Amino acid sequence: NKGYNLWLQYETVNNVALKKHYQNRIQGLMPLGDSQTIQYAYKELELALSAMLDKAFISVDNTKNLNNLVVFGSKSNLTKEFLKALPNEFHKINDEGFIIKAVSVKGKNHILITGKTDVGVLYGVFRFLRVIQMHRSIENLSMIDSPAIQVRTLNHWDNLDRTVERGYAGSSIWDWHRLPDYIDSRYIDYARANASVGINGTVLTNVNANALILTDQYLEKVEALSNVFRPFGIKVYLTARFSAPIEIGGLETADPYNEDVKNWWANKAKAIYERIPDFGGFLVKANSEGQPGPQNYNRNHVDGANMLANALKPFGGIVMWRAFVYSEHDVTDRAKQAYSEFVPYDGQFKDNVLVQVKNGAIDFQPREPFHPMFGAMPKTPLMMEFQITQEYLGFSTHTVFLPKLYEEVLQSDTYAQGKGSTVAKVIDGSLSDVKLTGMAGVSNIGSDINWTGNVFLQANWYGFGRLAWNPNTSSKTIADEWLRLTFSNNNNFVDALTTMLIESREAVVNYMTPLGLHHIMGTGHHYGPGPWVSNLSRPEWNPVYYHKADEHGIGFNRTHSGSNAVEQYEPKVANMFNDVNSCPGEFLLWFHHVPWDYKLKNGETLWNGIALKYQEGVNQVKNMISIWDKMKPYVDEERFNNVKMLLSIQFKEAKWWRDACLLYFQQFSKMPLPKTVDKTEQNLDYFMSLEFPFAPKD
Ligand code: BDP
Repeated sequence: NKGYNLWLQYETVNNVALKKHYQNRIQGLMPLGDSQTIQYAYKELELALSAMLDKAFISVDNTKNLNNLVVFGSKSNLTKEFLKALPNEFHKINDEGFIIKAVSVKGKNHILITGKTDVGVLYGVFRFLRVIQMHRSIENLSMIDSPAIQVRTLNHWDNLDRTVERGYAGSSIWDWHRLPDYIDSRYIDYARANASVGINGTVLTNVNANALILTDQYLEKVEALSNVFRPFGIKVYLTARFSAPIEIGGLETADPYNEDVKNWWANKAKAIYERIPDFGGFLVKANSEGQPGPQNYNRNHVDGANMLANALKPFGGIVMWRAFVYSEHDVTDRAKQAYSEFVPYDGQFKDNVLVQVKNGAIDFQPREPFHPMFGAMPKTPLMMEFQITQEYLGFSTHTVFLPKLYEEVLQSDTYAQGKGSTVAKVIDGSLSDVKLTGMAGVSNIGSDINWTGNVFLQANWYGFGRLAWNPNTSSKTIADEWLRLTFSNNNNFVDALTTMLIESREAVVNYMTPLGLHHIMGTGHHYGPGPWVSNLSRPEWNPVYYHKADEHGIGFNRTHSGSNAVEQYEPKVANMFNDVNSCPGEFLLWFHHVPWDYKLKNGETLWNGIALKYQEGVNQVKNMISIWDKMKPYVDEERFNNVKMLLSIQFKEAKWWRDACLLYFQQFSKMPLPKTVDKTEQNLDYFMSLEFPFAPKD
């Protein structure tokens, strides 16, 4: 199944001359070292090269008189001659980096793939294969690269019963029941895919955690998975439920100051490391949305995080402590709460703690301004949390290319140290010389045959990995690469679809939440529009809280005259957002409550502007459909139909969004729709009556 093979398709090279070039330059494989990692590197080369070049390869253990070998192994396994060919290169890479170089040894030409570790070599092998997958020349190869970020993890919101919170691609791929004895070959393919883009960690369990994962019964299963992943450079992490000492430890408290509690965690860490010597550490959601945490005992986030950090420290583990907190008691502006709660703790966390911050201050919306915590805690390692699964972006039915969204956030300027202080520089540690760095992506992977439900959404997993490796990679580069690796190198195909993917990101904003609107999805499941919802127990769970539409206008006033959330940004950024004239149009209603007849920069009234954006979103999806239809010659039937059917659902739902939102907001604006906006035959009551009791949620 081609969908299953992701971006590792390894299609035969059809261009005869190019194939000849590759065949000539690659006569055989010479692995150096015999670790499992090197064995997997060998297997990957053999699988990929024999498929792409249509030829079998000899495997040798020395260069003899042979020419044109692919020699791969870590520095410590290189012979003197090969080492001599790399006089300066090793200084330029870190432990996970690689060097790919055309070298001449004893008068013979070879391609050398090396690094300081075997995992670095494996990354180099995947990068080398990518060159061929993309039909580029392998003459005079010289590539040196290292990841800019250390911890590059997927976060699986997977429960032990195999449901996936906010998962839209089947059930969890972790078959807890049959582990540890049954090793599904899918685990290996998962690891290959991750290693191919440099993802080096996986948090197996949901942030809404179940303490059972920390019992021996489950740790044995976790150990089995860690053994599968280790050769691929992937560390396993678990979510730690803060109340675990009570739930599975028989203690009466989980107070981080209590000696028994501290000991319980220290012993638990020891027990884990006995099984899994390279265990990564814990991810913790504490005192957020009902999860237990240190505040239950009148302690704070620092107390909680540092207690766990102390337990893991002797073994080299880390704590990823999430900053996704908002309280039901302070309802003035949810967007301000994480910053208010965390920024005062800057500099107080132990050095093996990363504070994991979502990209925006609310919650994975189609578009949010960057989280004000980025740049505001220079003495604390901040880790980025992106959501790959599309909780608020149409689930796996909507084709949305997320690297464009990620890029937008990473390239936002915090001005924390003056102009050019991008979020990317906060995350990679370069802005304030932070040592520990990380990026997490909430996975969109499930048991569906093609992993992500919609073939196109594989690009979001791929793109997340590429940005975690190098947060300055452009989304266009990612789209181009992914399309070539996954489907075809045909330029007509790649050009048309690169444009389509890039535009898909704006399309979803237009038909869901244009001009800075946010969180107006149906509640609970977040499926479809629900701007009218106002009956949920906590005010900040209701869409009306976020759009504040009334007869005077629409939008959340976060300026100095409103909640003053703007103040959490550096003055330069705060002023830009605060002034309605300088606030970027895409964030207008995020920061301002604006009258319906307010004149937008394009001369339209706000009401018309909103309506036209909804229509534009629908038009964009229509355009995506017509582009895709033309791509039939380049794509196998199964994947073609997968995308085609999903695009037509997306089109239907884009219209649903437009119609429901415009009818609802029109009650307040009392203004007619512009002529170019299509009218619906339904009325608002119809849209409000729709219910989806079984929409996926968890
Ligand atoms: C929200 C989700 C919820 C998660 C929560 C989190 O609705 O399912 O548990 O975020 O990130 O987006 O903790």
